[in-house]
Amino acid sequence: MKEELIKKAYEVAKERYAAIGVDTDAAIAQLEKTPISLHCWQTDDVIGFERNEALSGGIMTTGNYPGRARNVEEVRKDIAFVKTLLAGNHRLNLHETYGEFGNKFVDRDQVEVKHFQGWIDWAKEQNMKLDFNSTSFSHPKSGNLSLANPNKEIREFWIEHTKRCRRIADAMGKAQNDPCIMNIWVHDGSKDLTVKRMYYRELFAQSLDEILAEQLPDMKTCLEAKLFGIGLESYTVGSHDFVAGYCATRKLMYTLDTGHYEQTENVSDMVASLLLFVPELMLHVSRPVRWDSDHVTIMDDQTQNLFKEIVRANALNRAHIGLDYFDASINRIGAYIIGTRATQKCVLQALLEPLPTLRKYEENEQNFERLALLEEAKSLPFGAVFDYFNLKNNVPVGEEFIPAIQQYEKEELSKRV
Ligand code: RNT
Ligand code: ZN
Repeated sequence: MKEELIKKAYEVAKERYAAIGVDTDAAIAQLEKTPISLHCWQTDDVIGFERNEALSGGIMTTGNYPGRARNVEEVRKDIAFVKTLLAGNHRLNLHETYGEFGNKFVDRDQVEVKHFQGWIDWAKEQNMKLDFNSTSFSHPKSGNLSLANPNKEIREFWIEHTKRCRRIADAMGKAQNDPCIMNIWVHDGSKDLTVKRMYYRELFAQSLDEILAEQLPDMKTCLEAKLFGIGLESYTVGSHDFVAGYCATRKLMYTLDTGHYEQTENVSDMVASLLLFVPELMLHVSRPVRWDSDHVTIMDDQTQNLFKEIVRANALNRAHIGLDYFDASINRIGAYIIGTRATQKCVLQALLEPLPTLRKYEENEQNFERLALLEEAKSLPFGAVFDYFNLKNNVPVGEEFIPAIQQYEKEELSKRV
């Protein structure tokens, strides 16, 4: 019965969209082949398996909802379950601190591919591709400065770490026959005023140049910009201007995290500037509330505009989509599904935009018509298309995923005490 209704609603929606020149089947097909990189760190509040300590280094989770994943088996179990509730085939994004280190302590400058062989094998079984991140936070040598540290020994420790991470990413890419994307984000900055702004940035650029000198064909590196970190409010070495300049001159992928800008800033507008000068974008889709709070992604204006700008720039093939939030105050699996589905909704909305007509209006200076169609497009039966996309892919439609997650909570998460 419900299935029939969803199909019927889709047929109507399809006709409505066709009338304004939009092919809903094509939009669905495109959405199906648009992977989202699921950030492993939502399962366990960014703790990882290295030292089982709370997060430090400019970022923070809040909340203590029960059910956090405590080991690699639980992270895998959670991700495998998450997959069953999502249409499309998604990737998994790991941090270095999620390696399998056995009973040994493996410091960051000692990490090797073998510590991720289990992940590589598991991902293959799951038909998931991996992405990767070096990890310079939550470590005694993190302090306020890592790759930009004036102390040569500390700086070299982090350079070595990041070089090793790139080689691990390369091995992942080789194994999956598709480049593994490795993000570099360092928290480097200063709580209070500094009079050496340029000096730290010079060091950071030198460290990055040394790290990136090694050619690794099966991975791609990206660099994440940031506004500020907690406890590092006055200065960020890897600011937007630094990262934009660095990525543009080195032809490197820029990581755009939607939480990393001033709260009133129009983040989506950056797409059509950055893509003129950097080869690709890595997106960390997140939701800032008053600060870079990493709330669960929802279908808000900011996220909708972001994907509209990417589709308008014809750049879905130059933008890699990943999530980056960590909410420890609600069911963590629920947080994945809400955020991933919201992201998919925003991509779909963008794909359903009547772009040729809007552009024709603009060329003809028919500005009333352009604004009218932009407004009308908002209330077209988009939900019917999204429902059908989920039905077609045999995953829960609409709010049906709520009981599935409640069940998982009862059977699995509630037992983690
Ligand atoms: C921090 C950055 C970074 C991290 C993850 C854990 O502000 O957004 O991407 O969230 O690497
Ligand atoms: Zn991020």
